[in-house]
Amino acid sequence: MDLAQLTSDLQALRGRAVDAAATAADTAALEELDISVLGKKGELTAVLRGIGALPAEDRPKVGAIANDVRMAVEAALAASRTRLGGAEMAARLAAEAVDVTTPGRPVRRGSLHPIVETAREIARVFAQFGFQVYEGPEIEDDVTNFQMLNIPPDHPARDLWDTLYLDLDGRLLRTHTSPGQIRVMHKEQPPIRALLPGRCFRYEAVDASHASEFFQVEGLMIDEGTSMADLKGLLDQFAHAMFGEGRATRFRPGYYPFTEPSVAFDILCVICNGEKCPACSRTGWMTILGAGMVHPVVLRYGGIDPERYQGFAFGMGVERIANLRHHVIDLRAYMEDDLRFLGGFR
Ligand code: 2NM
Repeated sequence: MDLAQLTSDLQALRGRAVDAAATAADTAALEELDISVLGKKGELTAVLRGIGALPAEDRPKVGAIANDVRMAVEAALAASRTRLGGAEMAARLAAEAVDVTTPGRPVRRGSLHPIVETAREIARVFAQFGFQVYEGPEIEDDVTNFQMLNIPPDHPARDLWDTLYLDLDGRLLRTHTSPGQIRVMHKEQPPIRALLPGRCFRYEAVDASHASEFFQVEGLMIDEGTSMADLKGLLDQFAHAMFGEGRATRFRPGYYPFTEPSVAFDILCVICNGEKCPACSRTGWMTILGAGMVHPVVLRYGGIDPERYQGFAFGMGVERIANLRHHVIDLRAYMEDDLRFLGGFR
């Protein structure tokens, strides 16, 4: 191996390597080229192994050429790395691109059950008149659910066919929230303004207008000089808040053992506005709640002196109020967890 041969081998290697760097398809090919030419076991090293056979004065010349070749190859590799690396980055960015303007997937939001929503709306209206929410137990005793409410032992409501009794000691599922009002009377001194929402239970054959469980909201106001006029004024405000300012109302005589006198409170039919349609049984009116002046006997059972205090009470079925507000016909829809129904209120 002489100087001329080594020099031409080195120049040939340089030419091949620089060409290969310029035409490499990707950065992986560049790395392979780097190792196969400049690496410890690469071609440049192999050529330089012949240097030992040269006369001492020729060795620095070959060394200088080899250095030139190395620098030229490194420069060619660096230039190609920049070019190919940029193209590869651009391709990756294009492939992984996220379109931030794509609309998101809709998330189904939960909502209050229409009965809960209606009960809260009722409480919100009465809260404006100073009524506080109380709750009584769902399991009651015969005395509080019936006797203290002036419901005599032979009253039809006490029949096994109307009330769900739990055992023979007289424990039962409350048939109304009124026993809770007795508990409020025992706990508080007049003036009293109490609102009792809650689930009630009756032994019913279930159909479109009867359920064995239903929600009731009852109100109770006791003070000195409380009258039917106060009751009518309050209920008018309530009806207007729930069914619109202009909605006409009326009292009709009614009967409850725990109130005297007792009334039914009607609003003009929300479907036909008094034109008499099937929804109001062609009367033009719809009953939305029952009410009356608390019977003196009931006040006395509640520990309140009827000579000094008078009170009124009212009670309504929340399902019925919700039906009239949302024009739902079949009560059973409230018990079937069908989101097509329950989601339709918002
Ligand atoms: C109603 C209708 C009329 C009522 C009476 C009482 C109590 F405890 F004060 F006597 N609580 N609720 C009442 C009166 C309930 O529901 C239709």
